[in-house]
Amino acid sequence: MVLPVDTVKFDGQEVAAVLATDRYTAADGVSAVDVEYEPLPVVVDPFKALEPDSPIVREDKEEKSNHIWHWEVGDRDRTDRAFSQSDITVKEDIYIPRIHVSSIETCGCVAQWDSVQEKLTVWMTTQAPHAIRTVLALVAGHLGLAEHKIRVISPDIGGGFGGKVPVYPGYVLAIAASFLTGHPVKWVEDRMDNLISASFARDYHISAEVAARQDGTMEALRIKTVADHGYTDAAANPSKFPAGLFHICTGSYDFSDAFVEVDGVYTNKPPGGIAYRCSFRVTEAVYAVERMADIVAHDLGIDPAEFRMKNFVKPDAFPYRSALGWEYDSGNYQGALEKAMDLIGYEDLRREQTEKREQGELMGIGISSFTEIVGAGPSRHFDILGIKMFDSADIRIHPTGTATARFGTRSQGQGHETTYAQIIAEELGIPVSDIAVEEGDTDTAPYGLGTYASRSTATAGAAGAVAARKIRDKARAIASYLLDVGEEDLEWEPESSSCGALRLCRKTIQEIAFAAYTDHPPGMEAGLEAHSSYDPPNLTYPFGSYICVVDIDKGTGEVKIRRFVAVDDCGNVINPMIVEGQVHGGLTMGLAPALYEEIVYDENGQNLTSTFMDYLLPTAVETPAWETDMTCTPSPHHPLGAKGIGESATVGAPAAIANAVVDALWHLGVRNIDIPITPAKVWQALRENGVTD
Ligand code: PCD
Repeated sequence: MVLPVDTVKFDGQEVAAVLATDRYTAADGVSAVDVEYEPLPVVVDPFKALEPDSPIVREDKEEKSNHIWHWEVGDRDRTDRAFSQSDITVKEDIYIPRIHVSSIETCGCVAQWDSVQEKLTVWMTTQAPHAIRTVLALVAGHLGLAEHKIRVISPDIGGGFGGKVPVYPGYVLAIAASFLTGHPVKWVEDRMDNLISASFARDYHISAEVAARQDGTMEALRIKTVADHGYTDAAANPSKFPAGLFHICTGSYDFSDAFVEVDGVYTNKPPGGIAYRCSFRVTEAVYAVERMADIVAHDLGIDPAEFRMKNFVKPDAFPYRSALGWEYDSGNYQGALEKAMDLIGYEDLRREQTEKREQGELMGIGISSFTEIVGAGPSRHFDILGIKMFDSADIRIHPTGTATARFGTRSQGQGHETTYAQIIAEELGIPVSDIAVEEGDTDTAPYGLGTYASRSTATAGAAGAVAARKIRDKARAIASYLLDVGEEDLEWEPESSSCGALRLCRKTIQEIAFAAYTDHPPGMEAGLEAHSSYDPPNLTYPFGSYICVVDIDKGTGEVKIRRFVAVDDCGNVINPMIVEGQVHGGLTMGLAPALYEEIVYDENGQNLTSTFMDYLLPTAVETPAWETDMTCTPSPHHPLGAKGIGESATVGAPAAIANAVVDALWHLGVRNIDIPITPAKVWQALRENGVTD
C-alpha cells in the first residue's frame, strides 16, 4: 500500500500525490488538497501495544494483534541453569531510542517510461540498484515491465547510511506517474518529509542479564527485547533473521551460555528498523553487552579494563564459535584495548579520577571493546527477499592496457572508486589512474546486492581481487606463449614498478594486454577480461577498543568529552586515509545518539522532532577531536585479509560515551542513563542522588 486508502497510520504518512510541471505549481496543488482527519485511537508505546485492550494498528491483517513475530536463539535451558548456579546476576533495562538517518541529500528519483523502447529508466537514490530492479520486475511484471527493460541508475546520492536501502512511496508514485503520463517524473523529498516519514532506526527496549562469578568471570547472557517496528514490519534484514544480527550480542566476551529473544511489535509510528550505520542491529547488540560489561564490573568493584581483559575471547581461540552460533574469523581484543589504554594514559586517568572525586568533581572514563559482524553473505545464510547475498566484479583490460572495472555494489561516498582501483592495481600492476571503476547502473554493472552493512570490501572488493587473479592467470599463459617459456618459469614482480612486469621476460601487463588482442596463443579466446561472483565463506569480524573521558558540570548536567581514543582493527587496510575518514565520520554518528539525537512522539503519535531545531545533529562545535589508531589482525578467509570498517565507529562509540558518563556518576548511585544523555537527564540524576550545587 503506497498511499493509504482510508486510514492514516502515522504522523507524516503521505496521503495523496500531486503531479505538476514545476515545483511551484506542485506546491499550489498540495495546498489545494484538503484532508479531513478523524482522530482514531493511537498506540505509540510498544508495551501498551501488547496489552489486550490496545488499539489494533493493522486492522487489515488477519491476526488482530500488534505482535508481529517472536524470535529466539541460543539454549534457554542451559542459560537458565547457568543463571541459577552463578555467584551473582546483574540485570538492567536499556532503551535505545528511535533515531533518524540524516544524509546530506534526502531521497529522490526521476522515473522515465519510454513507450517507444518500452523501457523504464529510474535514476534513484538507492544503495542497492540491482535488487530494486529485480523487485520492480517481480511486482510490476504484469504491466509489461520485464527485468531487461528496467534500468536503475544510482548516481552520486549524497550519502546512504542505510536510509536509502528501502523503497519509499515516492519512488513508486514517480514510476507509476511516468507510466500514466508518458513523461519523466521527478520526486525529491524535502527535509521535513524526510525527517517525519523515512529512514528510522533502533527503537529497541532491551532487558539484559548477566550471570557472573565473584572473581569477575562472565558466564551467561540472557536478553529479552521488545522491538518497536512502527506500523509495518519493514526492517531491512536478511530474511532468516528478523532481528538482524542482534545475536552478535555476546560481543568480544567468552560467554559459555546465552539466550536471546526478540518480539517485533506494531505501533502508530513510521516504519523503523533501518540498519543505520550498523550491519542489521549490531549497534543495539554492542551497546547492550558493552553497557552490561561495565555495570557488572562496577558492581563487583573491578576495573572495567581489567574486567574486559579477563573476559575477552583470547587471541588463540580463533576461529571462535560464540554461544549464539557465530564463527568469529579472527581477533585480538586484548591487543586493541592495550593500545587504546597506552594512547590515552589509562592508569594516570584513573589516578586523576580518584583525586577529582575527593574534590567533588565528576570525571568518568568509559570503555567499549566491540566486535562487529559484517560482509554478508555467505549466501547459505543470507538473502534479501530470497536473493542470495553475494557480490561481483567485472574487469576488462583494454588493448592499450588501461582497464574498466564494474561492481555490483554502489558507493555513496565511501570511496570505492579509489579502493577498488587500488585492489586491481595491486593485483595486476596497472596504475590506479588507468583504472575506471563503475558502479550503480544495472545496464552495465554485474549483478550485486549493493552497499550497506559494511559489506562492499568483504564481497565486491574480494570479487575484484579474484577476477584480477583470473586475469593474471591468463596473462601468464599469454606471456609464456610470447616468450616461449614455461608458465612455471614466469614470476610476477608487482612491486618492481608501478606497472606489473614479469621477471625473466620483462613483459609488462600493458604489453600482455596488447598481445591479448593482437597476438594471443592459437586456441585461446582473445581479450583480457574476467568476472567473479564472490560468495564469502564467512562474515568478517572487525573490532576495536574505544576509551572516552568525560567531565560533567554539576550545575548544568552538561557532559563534556575531554578525550576520545579509538583503536580499530579491520584487518589489512586498503586505503589508510579512507579508513581514517570512515572512522571519523562513524565516531561522530556514534556521538550523535549518545548525547543528542532522538525522535520523540507524544502520546497522540505526533512527531515532536520534525526539524533540525529539535532533532539535534552534532556539528563541528559539539564534536571532540577524535584520536584514532589501528591494530591489524587480517581476516583469514578474505582474499586480501581485509574486514569491513564503514560502520565500526558508529557501532562502538555510543557505549564508550554512556559508560564514561555512568562511570562519573556511579559512586552517587547512578547505574544507567538511557541515551541520548542530555544535560536535563544528568541534572535530574544528580538531583535525585543528592547533588545540589
Ligand atoms: N576499506 C579499506 N580497507 C578495509 C576496509 C574498508 O580501505 N580493510 C575502505 C573500502 O574500500 C571503502 C570504505 O573503506 O572505500 C568502506 O568500506 P566497507 O567497510 O567495505 O563499507 P562499504 O560497504 O563500502 O560501505 C558501507 C558503509 C555503511 S553500511 C554505512 S551505513 C556508511 C559507511 O559505509 N555509509 C556511508 N560509510 C559511509 N561513508 C560515506 N561517505 N557515506 C555513506 O553513506 Mo549501512 O548498512 O548502509 O546503514
